[in-house]
Amino acid sequence: MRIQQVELRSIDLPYVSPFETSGWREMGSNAILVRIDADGFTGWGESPVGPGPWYNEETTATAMIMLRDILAPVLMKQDIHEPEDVQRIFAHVRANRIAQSGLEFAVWDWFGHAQQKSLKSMLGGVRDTVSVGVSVGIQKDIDTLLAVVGGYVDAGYQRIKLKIKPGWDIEPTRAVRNAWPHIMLQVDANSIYTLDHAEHLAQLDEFGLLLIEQPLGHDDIIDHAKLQRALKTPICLDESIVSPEHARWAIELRACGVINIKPSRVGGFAAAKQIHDMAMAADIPVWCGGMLETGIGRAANVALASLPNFVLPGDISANARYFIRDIVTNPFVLNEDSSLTVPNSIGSGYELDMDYLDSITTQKVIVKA
Ligand code: NPG
Repeated sequence: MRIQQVELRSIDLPYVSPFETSGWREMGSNAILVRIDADGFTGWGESPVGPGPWYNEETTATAMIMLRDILAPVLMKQDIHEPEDVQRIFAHVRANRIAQSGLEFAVWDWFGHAQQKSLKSMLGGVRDTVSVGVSVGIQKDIDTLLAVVGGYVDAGYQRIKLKIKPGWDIEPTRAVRNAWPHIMLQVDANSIYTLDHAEHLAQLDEFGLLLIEQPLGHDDIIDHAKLQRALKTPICLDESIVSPEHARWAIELRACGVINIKPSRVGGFAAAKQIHDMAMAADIPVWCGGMLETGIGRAANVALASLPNFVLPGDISANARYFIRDIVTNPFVLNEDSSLTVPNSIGSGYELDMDYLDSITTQKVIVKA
């Protein structure tokens, strides 16, 4: 097929509550949604970018320019025979992977609709449900944190991830561990520490955490390998693993015991699957990260998390944890066992609420072949 038209939308979709990490604070999603049309079928994708380059180098503005001026025009000049072709066509594009992933997802979705297949079956998913947790942002004090975590535990989440930073790490983690001695618990630093903090971070070992996510530099692998030798808790890399090559380097250097796979961070599903397969061969468990995706990106993450080596709970909470109102009419709802059900319907399985999507669209750009 050849894509005839690409539609790009930036959105402003409010969260239920602000989300704060060691490096930034967000009030809502400013993702770019990507729609492709070809041969009477449609595919949707999402590039979960935000206003500033705080997670990686990309922003809503840079992703819009990349998609409009480079990625969509390049892709529309090529015949696409299978979704994996997108990775080959973009092989010479440097970085800008979240922007690339929006188009790549849309192509997978298009093939799902054209070939009447579910995304789960196209990706090789093996699970009917995927186990999930919730990521808890930095709070103003420990009492508030305990109340917020308590709300999620009462809602049925069996795995909690705490955002940490210097001054908000050991004590909040201790407080949550004391309050819920048996809950699956992990922490995420979003690259705020240095190797000088090794002894400080080793204090986290006593809390029986599943993992410590991305303590050091966003592009570091070497220092993480050194830090891993000083910690009992497995390090999980997120920001540092931007491609299958980076995963190979991290595995060879023993820089981590776990890998967080976010398909958007690595440019799409083809790269995500390659990292999944490589980690499985090396006996490294993976889990599916999240970037507060709308219902479009969330459904994609749920399908990916049904692959066999996704053995730890994902940052894929039910839609209601994120948005006052999401852009889909059939949101995921948390099952009693802290899982979400993987759709078997065609494509990713969501129904878009077009009127609401129109009302939260801040910019719409059409690129024609
Ligand atoms: O449940 O989608 C979710 C949020 C999980 O903490 C989460 N995401 O650093 O992993 C992260 C963080 C993130 C949010 C990263 C937005 C990038 C953008």
